[in-house]
Parts: sequence; C-alpha cells; structure tokens
Amino acid sequence: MALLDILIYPDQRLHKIAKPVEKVDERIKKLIEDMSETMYQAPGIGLAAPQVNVLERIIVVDISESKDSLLSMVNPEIVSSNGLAEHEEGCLSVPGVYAQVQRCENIRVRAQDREGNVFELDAKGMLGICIQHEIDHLDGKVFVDYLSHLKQARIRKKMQKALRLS
Ligand code: GNR
Ligand code: NI
Repeated sequence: MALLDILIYPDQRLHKIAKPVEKVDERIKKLIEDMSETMYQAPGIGLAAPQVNVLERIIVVDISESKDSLLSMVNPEIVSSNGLAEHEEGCLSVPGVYAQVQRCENIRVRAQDREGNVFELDAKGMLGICIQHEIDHLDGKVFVDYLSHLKQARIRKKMQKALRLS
C-alpha cells in the first residue's frame, strides 16, 4: 500500500476529465487500495482518482464513523435523481474552505466494483452528496466551481497564499 499525493486547488489538473476504466484488473485494485489508504489517512470521507493525478474514473467513499464501510466505484454514473439538498462541503483538494452546495437529494448510481461486477446503489443524505462530489471530480469539477466568481477569486487568492507560505 502507498500514500498518494493530493493535488491542491487551483491546480489546473483538477479540471481535466477522467477516462473510463476499460478493464478492472490488478492495477486498478492496487490503485483503489492506495486511494483508500490516502483517503483514510487524510482524513476524508471520499476521494476521486483525479485528485491523486490519475485521470481514470474511480472513486472511493466511506462516510461511516467507524471507517469500516469502504465503497469503491469504477466508472460510476448517476442513472436517476430527484429532489434538492443543500449541505456544507469541503474538499481534500481545497483544504480549509467550506461552503454550501446544492445537490440532488436522491440519486441512483450504477458502477463496477473491485471485481468488475456492475451494481446499482440508491444514495441520499451525506452518502449521496459525497458520491456527487466525487463524480464531479471525474468530470473536472471542484465544489468551488459552483460558488460566485467573487468567492472563487477569494478562495484562489487564499490557496495561492497558503502555497507560498508552505
Ligand atoms: O472529506 C470530504 N468531506 C466532504 C464533506 C462534505 C461534502 C463532500 C466531502 S468530500 C471530502 C473529500 C474529498 O475532497 N473528496 O473529493
Ligand atoms: Ni473533493
């Protein structure tokens, strides 16, 4: 297992679109293990491959208190959704920044598991929000992209200043 480096906003690589995984093989399993370890160590409740500079459609999520409910998804897709939910979000790629974001309240997701088997999952609450946040990363979107341009400019300034000081 290995810890991976997390890209920090406003790194332009966070805005690239990830490619579908063609075959769920040993390389993908290893990547999922390393991503999970990186997420738990951060600590975070989710991580998407583009955050660790891998442009492939893979996410890991664990919203449990006990950190024993890992959900890994390869090529996840939202197949249906309804309702609206607003919640405060944060992101491992934008440390120290939190903001309200509007998402779908209920989603149905189709994905492949670590063995390559297709499954579907209904998610709401924090799990639903987290999965939408992670799928956004696969599409090159970071939660700050939903904020006003003024807020985005302030966040970029804050992040660039923090980078200069580190
Ligand atoms: O750890 C995380 N917490 C979180 C809180 C509210 C909404 C979404 C998230 S996901 C985030 C980890 C992360 O950046 N995943 O991409
Ligand atoms: Ni994030």
